[in-house]
Amino acid sequence: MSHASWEIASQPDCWRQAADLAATRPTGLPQPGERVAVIGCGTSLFMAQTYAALRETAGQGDTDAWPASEFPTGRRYDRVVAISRSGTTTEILRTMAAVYGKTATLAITAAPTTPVRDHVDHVIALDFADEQSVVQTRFPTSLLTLLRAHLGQDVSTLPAQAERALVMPLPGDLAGFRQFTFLGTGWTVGLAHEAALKTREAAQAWAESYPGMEYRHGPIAIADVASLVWMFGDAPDGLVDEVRATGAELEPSLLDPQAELVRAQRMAIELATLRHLDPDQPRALTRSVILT
Ligand code: F1P
Repeated sequence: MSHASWEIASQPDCWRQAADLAATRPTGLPQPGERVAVIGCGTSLFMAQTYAALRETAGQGDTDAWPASEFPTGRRYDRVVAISRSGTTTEILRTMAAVYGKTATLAITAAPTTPVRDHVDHVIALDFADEQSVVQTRFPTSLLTLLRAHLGQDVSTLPAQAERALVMPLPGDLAGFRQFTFLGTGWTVGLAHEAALKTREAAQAWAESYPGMEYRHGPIAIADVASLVWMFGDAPDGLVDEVRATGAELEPSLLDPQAELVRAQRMAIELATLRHLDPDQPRALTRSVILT
């Protein structure tokens, strides 16, 4: 069994721990009304995007998500939050070093003793969700559980939903798909991007992701009978029929979109297995990107 499979299966327990952590009201998280930037790379960026949409929708204040490498240092924020499992990603360290002391800063990481701690006011440790696999699964979803709880959402049913996601069937005939597209709206756009990244990283498969309404504006042209189109959350009006008309298989959201991501993680690992790939060691990837 791969580390990734084991880590995916441990998510119900990790999400319970994340909810418990949220109940302790850890210091450093954004306060209502603050203007906030959240930065990350790869998976961590997609969680930043997901959280930003959730926070704005909750009416808690302007929230921007930036790739750490593209952070606009000239903009004023009340707080900058870095998401980094490893706490060692170069772009994260450079950006946090640039803003440290000028605004409130927080790092959320699985590795609280790593260099990121030298560039922030507060560190929130999700060490219980750290991972052996290069491919991230339980760290981002545990982080999201923490952040959703902090925004006031009831996360108590999420672990049970993750348990269902671990046993529910995956889309049929995986070997027959040549191309995968993940769609979302609002906060689920980041989840769709993360599902596509998992599919690329673990299985080296052709995977794309878009906001649902954008999919009509060109990308749908690649859909055919060998495509799987997976909707995170509710589909925009008419889109299901338009996708089916291409011959593609449409996978609807059956669970809370965060739990739906667990199903997509499982699919990525199963695809990797079908392709005789090691999902723990994706080609050309390492646990974090450290530039010299
Ligand atoms: C993020 C990252 C991802 C990549 C891979 C390994 O690192 O490099 O960009 O997709 O999953 O981790 P981190 O800053 O969250 O440690």
